[in-house]
Amino acid sequence: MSDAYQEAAEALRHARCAVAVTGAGISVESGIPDFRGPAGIWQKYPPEDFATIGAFMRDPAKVWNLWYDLGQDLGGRQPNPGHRALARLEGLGLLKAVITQNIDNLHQAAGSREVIEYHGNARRQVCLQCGQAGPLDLSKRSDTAPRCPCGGLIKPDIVMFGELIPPEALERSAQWVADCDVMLVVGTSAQVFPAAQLPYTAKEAGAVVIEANVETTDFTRTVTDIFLHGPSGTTLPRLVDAVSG
Ligand code: CNA
Repeated sequence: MSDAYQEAAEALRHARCAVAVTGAGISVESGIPDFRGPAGIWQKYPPEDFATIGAFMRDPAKVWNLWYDLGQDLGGRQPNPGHRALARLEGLGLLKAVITQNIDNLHQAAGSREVIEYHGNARRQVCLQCGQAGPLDLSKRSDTAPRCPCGGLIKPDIVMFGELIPPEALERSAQWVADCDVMLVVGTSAQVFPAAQLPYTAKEAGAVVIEANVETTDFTRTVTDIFLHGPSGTTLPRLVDAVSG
């Protein structure tokens, strides 16, 4: 076992409060491409034309095409060993919460219980006029943008660029970040704010930052103390072995 795993295991064992921040990378091994990679959705749908709330208000039917394609990416996916490793760490009492930018529900499916969805969830929809929320099935494609009985536009409950982070997610994650002395940062590119701020805030407050990614990021160059290099479906189970061994 290399030193990085021993060090990370040691940090987790001695942590008063460890939390994880996850991004699209943890779900890549479940078959869901991240947005920025070569198979990512930004290749077909440039974010400035499809991922802002302004773009949605200008042409909702056009943006629903992206949601339906995303629904195909997300449909039928199962948690992978990376998701399960985080659930296991929570079960062992070594991880208090997962703050995820993902919208795919896979942490919950893996058994994680304290999951904060920073960018919403693709299984829910919300009416922009009356606020009514409900389940969403993205497999039922339509040519027109769905409307609520109140006449308002319906949107998947996914945070778009230009929208606020849901206040409850913001508050709960701020609390966990303030409380944590170890932060595990998994599969996120450090590009999307304010989520990308969380490791910086934790570090400023004295937390040890453990990062797991297939490549280095801005976090690696600034706040990361321990870097676990490789796919999280391999590195996180290895970390669990190190911590429980
Ligand atoms: P991103 O910007 O696409 O970055 C992904 C990161 O994951 C990169 O740093 C990669 O190097 C890394 N990575 C890729 N594969 C692996 C792997 N196997 N193991 C570990 N790391 C890996 O994604 P972010 O999450 O940083 O960006 C935030 C956006 C992307 C959020 O708004 C998400 O909603 C959105 N997103 C979510 C999903 C999902 O729910 N599964 C999928 C795609 C995008």
